[in-house]
Amino acid sequence: MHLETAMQEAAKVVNSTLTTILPLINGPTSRVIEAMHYAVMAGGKRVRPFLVIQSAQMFNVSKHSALRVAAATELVHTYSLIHDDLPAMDNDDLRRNRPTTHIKFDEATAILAGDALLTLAFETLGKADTYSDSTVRADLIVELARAAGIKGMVGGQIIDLRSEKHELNMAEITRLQCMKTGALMCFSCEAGAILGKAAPQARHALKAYSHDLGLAFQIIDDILDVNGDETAMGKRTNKDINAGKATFVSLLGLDRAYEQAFFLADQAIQHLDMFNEKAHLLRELAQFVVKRKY
Ligand code: GRG
Repeated sequence: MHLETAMQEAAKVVNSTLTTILPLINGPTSRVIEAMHYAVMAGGKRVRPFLVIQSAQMFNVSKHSALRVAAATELVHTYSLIHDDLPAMDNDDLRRNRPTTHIKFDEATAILAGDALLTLAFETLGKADTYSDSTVRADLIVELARAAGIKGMVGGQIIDLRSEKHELNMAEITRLQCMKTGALMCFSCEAGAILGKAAPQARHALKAYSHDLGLAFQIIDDILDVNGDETAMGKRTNKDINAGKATFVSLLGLDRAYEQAFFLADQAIQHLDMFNEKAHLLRELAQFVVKRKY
């Protein structure tokens, strides 16, 4: 199967799973629940769930387990987008081609919707319906908490916010992006290995793949911020320049940034050598990530 079809099919089943996990919109909390649905069901590439599904199929994990973990990664990703868009952070009004959650609703509702999505992700991982073996569930919870927390997304976000006042060098930007964008991608790949009780060598290979993939993804994100099309991307561009932030593009220039992203994608693919044909969509994904226009 080709990558595009596989990603579309994965997005459909992930969306169905998300619908079963999200609370129904009713009762006194319905405004926040509505905001949760609004943000989650707004489209998006569903790259992180795709990574979970693809890594899990390599170890013959049940589709049901893989989909619930895939949905959990999208819940955390969407929470991070809602909070990232808030006036106190990136202050964005457009996301996935729609008004951001705090614009559509209000700031308090957006903050609470983000909080509720984050906590719902952990509730999902903790339930026996996701996976029968509680040690596997605990491993998933610990690894997702690490990816989302101070050594991952939250840590990357605060370093990023502070970088508006203090210009970062290449090593510092690489570190921040590995935390902010890379950590959840690493979790998404590792999740399949955790669910499949894979050998350490396989888990390590997937981590190495996702490390390079995440960085390549972020470099392209920086490039698209400069030369991307707002409608295709569904979000505002030129944010980094306007905020005076150092990025891979400001440090390397466009051509070298592209070169570096392609180098990382090739390197990511090489980490998959031990997986033969089963990893072919992960290989294609690495190529998609650097060729994408959105
Ligand atoms: C406020 C406690 C607290 C934490 C903040 C906001 C945050 C944690 C972390 C920021 C994480 C973040 C927004 C990273 C940017 C990653 C990125 C490149 C997002 C865009 O991902 P795509 O292109 O988006 O996969 P779609 O819409 O396709 O899902």
